[in-house]
Amino acid sequence: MLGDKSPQVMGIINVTPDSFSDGGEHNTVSKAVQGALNMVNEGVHWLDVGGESTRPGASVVSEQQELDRVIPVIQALKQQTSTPISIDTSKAAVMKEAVSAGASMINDVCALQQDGALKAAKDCNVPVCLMHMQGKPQTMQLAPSYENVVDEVFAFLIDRAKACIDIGIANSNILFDPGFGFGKNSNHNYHLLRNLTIFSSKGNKVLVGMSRKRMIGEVTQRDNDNRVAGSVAAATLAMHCGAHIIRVHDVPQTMDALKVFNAFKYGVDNK
Ligand code: PT1
Repeated sequence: MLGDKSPQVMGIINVTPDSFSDGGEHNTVSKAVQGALNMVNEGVHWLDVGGESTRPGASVVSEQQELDRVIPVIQALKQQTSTPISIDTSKAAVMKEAVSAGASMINDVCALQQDGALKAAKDCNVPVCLMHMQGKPQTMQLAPSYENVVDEVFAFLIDRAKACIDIGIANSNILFDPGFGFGKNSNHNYHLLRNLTIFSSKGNKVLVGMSRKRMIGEVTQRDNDNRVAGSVAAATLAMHCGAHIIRVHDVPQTMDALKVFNAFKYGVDNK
């Protein structure tokens, strides 16, 4: 069936206060839930809920703050939709609480390297996405450097998968993400995209996130709010290069691209 082969779209739900917030979390939480339900209406396959920004230069948040943001959102979404929820976190306690509240995937940009994360993920017994990052969000874009970016990123992911398998996580529950924009310049990013198939060569599903990132802004010369078309183009290329899950801000536009991609790849079913 097409559903088994078709790429899936994951909508980004940032539970981080915007500049208009008064510092309380209530407004932030209700806006996030509303945004997620709009994506569900557009047919999104996954909702990725995160309470800590990891974009270049972002600051860290405490465990309690992250819990206060993401748990109410996951609880509210569980009541209102059956669309599966992924938790975007690197903290063991947040993984555990989020999965207890109903999240069914862990998305960790630190690839389970933080204290207790490997054990927490194993105990949660849900799929985990391992992502590659060179450095830390605060400084990772200062001087990204590789001999061979594809080989180095893949070797890191294989190494982290081995740590997962050693603790008892099945390889079929391990997804790989090359980590676009995480300690990589645009040439590194496009080189990884061009070589994406290597990341599924050990049987892992591949998740990618390029939506509205600098790799889109740099080549289109557009600011953050005007990167939708470039992002959809990158998403479509990722589908063509074998990505299984595409993490995006702009769900309706990416769903259209997915329909065009599926028609291109599998033909149109005229009943
Ligand atoms: C990602 C990702 C993520 N990206 C996964 N999770 C972010 N699995 C958060 C820029 O260059 O790609 N995969 N969670 C957001 N991080 C960034 C990084 C945002 C770089 C923007 C940039 O502009």
